[in-house]
Formats: sequence, structure tokens, C-alpha cells
Amino acid sequence: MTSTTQVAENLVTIADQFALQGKVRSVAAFGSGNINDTFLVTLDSVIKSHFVLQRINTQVFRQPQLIMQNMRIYSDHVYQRLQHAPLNRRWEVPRVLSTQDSQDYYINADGCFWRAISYIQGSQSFDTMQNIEYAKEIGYALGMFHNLISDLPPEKLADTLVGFHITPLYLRHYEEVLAKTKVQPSPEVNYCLQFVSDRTSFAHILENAKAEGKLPLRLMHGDPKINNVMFDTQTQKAVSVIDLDTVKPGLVHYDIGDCLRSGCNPAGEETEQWDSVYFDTDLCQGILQGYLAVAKAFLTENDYAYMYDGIRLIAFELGLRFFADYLAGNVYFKVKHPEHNLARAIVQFKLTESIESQETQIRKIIQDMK
Ligand code: GN1
Ligand code: MG
Repeated sequence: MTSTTQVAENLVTIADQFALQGKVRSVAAFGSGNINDTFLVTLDSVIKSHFVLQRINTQVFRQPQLIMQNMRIYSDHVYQRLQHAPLNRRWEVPRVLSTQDSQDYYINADGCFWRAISYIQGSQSFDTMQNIEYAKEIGYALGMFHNLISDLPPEKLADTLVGFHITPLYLRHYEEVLAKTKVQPSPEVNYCLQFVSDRTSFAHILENAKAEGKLPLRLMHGDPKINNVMFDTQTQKAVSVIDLDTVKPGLVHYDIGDCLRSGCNPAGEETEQWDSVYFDTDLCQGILQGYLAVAKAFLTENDYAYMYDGIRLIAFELGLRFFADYLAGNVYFKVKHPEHNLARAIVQFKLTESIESQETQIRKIIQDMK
């Protein structure tokens, strides 16, 4: 028996733990996540034909039980909200599936942490924006996500990833890595080193505003990038926001920044054609229009004042995270080749440059939409 079939058989055995509504037909790699391993399980059942099986990367998420706890609290809350005030369109919340032993997760013989999530039927996601209508829908989806948890007190959810989106901590980590790494200079590496060093004081902007009480701690998604929004394949409308591992206390600005840095980059975050990377302000307007249509109610004057900085910061921060990981030897993000994280960092830095060069227009878009 080859090792590939062994893994495949193991995966079926693991999937079986969560298959309460049918027999497992197949398990196949799914999606393009940079941290966890994700599989689509197909069942031989007519009622429930698929579910999503994931192995959580416990090097990153040190207390995976907390993720499951958060997911339960989050989905119960949203379920109640939707029961009391149903929406006039399709909206779905991914559900945690229990094991045969009624647990939220399964630890296999190797000690890996597995969990299963319901699959949003008849839906798909995209790595790059299709058109302006999709942009509005992506914005709507993030707004609806924030709206549905705006009355859940932030302290009800645990911190599943300490330091996540705290840019000054990423900067400190980067400086530590740099201090102990013998960096091989190249035009790309030099560009990144200079790029970061020119922006060290800017890295503190949101954390300072938070510390000064200008921006309140709220619940956030943490990773609302474009391919975490599911679209109904028939209606082309957004129907769900998935990937709930980092739903925890934070700033909505991290989410707005992350959604825009991924949604307004038509070349996508995996391109190696760095000259083609730019921030599309029409898509930005579309996303913000969709977002504000649902989020206006809970945003303050200061929230608007820091929106531009959030967009610029999260693009910069992701570039910094990729670059630090490249220097550290690719220990956090999965890579397909040794220079992958360097290439990803350059994309985010080019995007940041494009955001900076359009500051006046972006601030005006925000101002005009308040
Ligand atoms: C990681 O694993 P994935 O693809 O859902 C990362 C995000 C980054 C993203 C970039 C927990 O998300 O913060 O924005 O890669 N997640 C974590 O694609 O670090
Ligand atoms: Mg994620």
C-alpha cells in the first residue's frame, strides 16, 4: 500500500467520525488556505451531500478548543438574531458538526485536531473580484457579518490568536527575526527592507487610536478576504462569510482593511507580476457602498476618520507578515517554493504604495459616503 492511499484511508476514517448523516464516499483537498488543511467530504446521502473537514494548524492556533467554543457562541447568537428578525434574502452561517461522541472536534491517533463544518450548498467563492456588483456584495457580506454580532459583547469570545492584527507586534517580531538572520541581499529583499523601515512609525496608528479610546474594541471576523465570502451560484448574491477561526475581539478596521486589500487588488495576492498590482478605487467604492448600507448604524465619526489608515495598514501589515516569514524560513504560512512569501510580500507592498498614491481619492470616497 502506498503512503498516499494510507493517507486517503485515514482521511475517510477521520471523516467518518463526523458523518452522522450518511456514508463517506470521498475526501478531497479543498480551497487555498495558508494555515489549516481543508478537505471536502462527499457523503452518499441525499439530505446532506457534503461537509468541510479541517485539520487545525495547532502551531498557529495553540488552543483550538477555544475556536470551537467561539464558533458555537457566535453561531447561536446569529441564529437567535435571525430567528427574531429574519432577513429578506438568503443568509447562512456555517455550523459546527458534532462527532459520533457528540464532541465539537476529534483528535486522531497522531494527535491532530480535526473539526467539521457544514458546507454552504450551491455556493462558490472567488480569489479575485468579478465586477462591481460582486464588490457591493462583498461589502454587504462584511457589513451583515458585523451587524449580526454588533450586539454580542466582545468579552463573550475568547482570544484565539493572541497578537493577531496588532501591527506593532508583527514589527517587533520582524525586527527580532532580522537581528538573528543573515539576510542575502537582492533587489527584492532590499526593496522590502527599505519599505518596512520607511513605515515603522505608521505601524502604530490603529493600536494608538485603540489605546487612546478613539476606536472601541468590537468583535471582528479577522480574515474577511474575498474568498471567504460565499456567493449563491444561481443568484450571484453573497450568502455567507466563512472561515470563523479568528472571530474574536478586535477592531472593525482590521476587517475593513483586510476586505479592501484583498477585494481591490484585481491581480490577486498570488500574482508574481508585481508591476500589474494596483488598488482599484472603483472596487473600493463598491465594497464600501455595500458595507455602509448595513454598517452605518453602528459606526462612529472616529471609525470613518481611521478607515483610510486601516486600509493602508492591513495591506502593509500582511506584507510585513509575509516578509518576516520569508526571513524566518517560512514557518507560518504554507509555501509552494522558498521565495513564495517574498513574492507575496512584494504584492502587498506594491498594493500599499498604490493605496498611498491614491490617498486623497480614497479619503474622498469615504467622506462622500458617510
Ligand atoms: C491566512 O489561512 P488563510 O488563508 O485563511 C492568514 C490571514 C491572511 C491570509 C492571507 C490565521 O489566512 O491573516 O490574511 O492567510 N490567517 C492567519 O491570504 O494568520
Ligand atoms: Mg483564514
